[in-house]
Amino acid sequence: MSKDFKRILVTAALPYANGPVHIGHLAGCYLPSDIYVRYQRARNRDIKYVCGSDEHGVPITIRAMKEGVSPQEIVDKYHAIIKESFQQMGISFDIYSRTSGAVHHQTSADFFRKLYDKGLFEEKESEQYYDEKAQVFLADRYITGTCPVCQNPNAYGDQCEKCGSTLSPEQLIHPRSTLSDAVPVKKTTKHWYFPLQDYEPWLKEWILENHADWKNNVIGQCKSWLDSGLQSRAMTRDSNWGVKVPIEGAEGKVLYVWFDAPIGYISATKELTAQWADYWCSEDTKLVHFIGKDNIVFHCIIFPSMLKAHGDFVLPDNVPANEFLNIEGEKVSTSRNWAVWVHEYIHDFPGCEDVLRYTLCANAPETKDNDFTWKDFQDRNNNELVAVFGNFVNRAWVLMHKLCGGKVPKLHEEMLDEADRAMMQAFATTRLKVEEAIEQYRFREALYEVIDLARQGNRYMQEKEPWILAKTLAENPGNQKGIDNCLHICLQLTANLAILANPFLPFTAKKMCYMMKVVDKMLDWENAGKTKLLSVGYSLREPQLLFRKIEDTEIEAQVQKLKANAKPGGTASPAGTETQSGSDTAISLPAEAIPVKPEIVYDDFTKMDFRTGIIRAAEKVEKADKLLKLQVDLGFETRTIVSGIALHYQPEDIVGQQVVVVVNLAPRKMRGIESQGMILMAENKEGKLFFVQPSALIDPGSGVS
Ligand code: B3M
Ligand code: ZN
Repeated sequence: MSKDFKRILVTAALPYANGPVHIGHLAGCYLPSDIYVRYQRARNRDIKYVCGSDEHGVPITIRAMKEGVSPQEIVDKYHAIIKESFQQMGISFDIYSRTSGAVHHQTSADFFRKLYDKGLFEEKESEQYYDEKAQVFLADRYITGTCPVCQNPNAYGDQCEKCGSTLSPEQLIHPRSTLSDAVPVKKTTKHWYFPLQDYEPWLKEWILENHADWKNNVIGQCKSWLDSGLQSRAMTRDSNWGVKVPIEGAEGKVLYVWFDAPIGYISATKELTAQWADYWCSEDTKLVHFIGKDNIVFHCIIFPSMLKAHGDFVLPDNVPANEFLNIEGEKVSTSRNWAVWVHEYIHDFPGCEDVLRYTLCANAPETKDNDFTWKDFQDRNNNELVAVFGNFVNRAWVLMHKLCGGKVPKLHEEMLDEADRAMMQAFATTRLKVEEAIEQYRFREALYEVIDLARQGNRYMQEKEPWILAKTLAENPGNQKGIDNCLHICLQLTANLAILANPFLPFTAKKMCYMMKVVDKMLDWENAGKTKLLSVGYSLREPQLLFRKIEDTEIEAQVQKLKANAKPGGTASPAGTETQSGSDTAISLPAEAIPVKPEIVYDDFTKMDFRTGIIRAAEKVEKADKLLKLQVDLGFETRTIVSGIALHYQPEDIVGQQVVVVVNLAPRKMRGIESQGMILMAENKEGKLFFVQPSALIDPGSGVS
């Protein structure tokens, strides 16, 4: 798989400029990408690191409307806050741009135009919900009403957060607009669709065969999208905020935010360097997209298909997506204010940027969702950074000043023993382990190795006990050699730790360089593993405090603050509706832990009549992209059932499927069709629906209880 690349281009997802960033964002993609980039820079690789604010899309216009200001004012405000937070946390972008800029508008309009000129879009008219009061078309998310499944009065047009059902706006009872409370009406509108299905065979080969090395969570999501079949997707929207659709007859229309946002990576590179094309238009660029899991489909399926269609640009070599970070056991929810905001952290813990970087990396949601707790933050700081890393460096420094006159002591080769050699050997072994892990995007593991080296340093010092040797120095002057050797090795180890920790803890590495009186150049990766970094006789500064202890009171205060500021709001957001950003994704992933519904008694249960059935025919319901009309054979009769599974199954694929049906549910009209029952479906983590079935084929009409 490993190919020789001449240069690397790293992108981190563009955060929506409709709110500040929280630690879930950092853990999701900014911190891992920064670690990767700092490491590659230390290797002197030709690398560029681009990002910027995503300033278009529905969440921003909605926010502006609600606050009674212009979208521009919203994005100006948050762009500045976000940019500053990143900079303060040491996220070292080469450029942090924004998609409202002129270069981006031009670049994305040109991109669209090229696909348009190639005749790659389908032009389609459709009916969409429109809010006549607010005069805007409504995304599904902005329509609420009563859930047909659980009667929750505040279900959304795409999903009910109470029972987790995937919905379409037409299924809501008493739908209304969240903007004006008006009853939404249908209105015809024209849009340009990109036929993703045309790229399916290519995507299958490109991802599943050529990039089988991508992370499991990424491949898993790609597979489930590819398995359920891709469909044309509208790449334009009715709005006046965004990149104007650059063709005639498209007044009042802008590019879909997920069309223009990833092109922002190209625009940002253009703004960064006149050599931008070297990075984007050359096969020997390694393009890596760091993102959170809610962005996988856009970066692995939609954007690559766009790039492929365009033809001039390189495709990603990898898309290392992280899962989500929960906080104190609950999903991050910006609307409930259940979040730890980065700018607030920086304010509350000045000088502790590396502590947050450390905790978020040590506990990164690399393979599954993970939990951030303030207690764990404190423990990691006090037990690892302070007690292991900081303690080792501090002891080495204090002893060197006390026992070696503040200078790097000599190494007496003739006296080296097994423990000394093993300790020095560990520098190089650790370097290799860290290197390999970072190259494979396994940052937790890499960081663990760094701390483990410091731990080995502590053990080594403990075993050598130079302070004991010092006690009997008068009687045994030969002890000085033992002291020298131990401290010489500990100092060289400190230099190695600075290099190895630098990608993760850049502020700390800088302080260490100051103590060692060396320039940043010493942090070059090629120096890692060397045992002669600090020259004998070189005088070193007084120790600096690398990490301070974090007290219980500080932690309690944070937990209190989190709880006090959280707005009540029923259940936590299901993953996916909260994009760890705000969303115009039109993709709903179910909650990992769907709240259990209120208790019912046995009689309630026995009122329901479940039967097995077999789907005999299936067809799409016109103008309802989520609905299929099914003929289900129940043995005693065949019924018409309308089911919201069209995004998951092709009609022809499900004929013959065995299903379980609720047969005594009052019939309901959907799109003018009377649905005479409901089919039971199970929904997995990715939001994919599966039929609930008996474990063997049995007669239709059989009872289920
Ligand atoms: N603005 C943020 C998100 O969904 C979205 C990313 C764009 S990346 C091109 O997390
Ligand atoms: Zn519901």
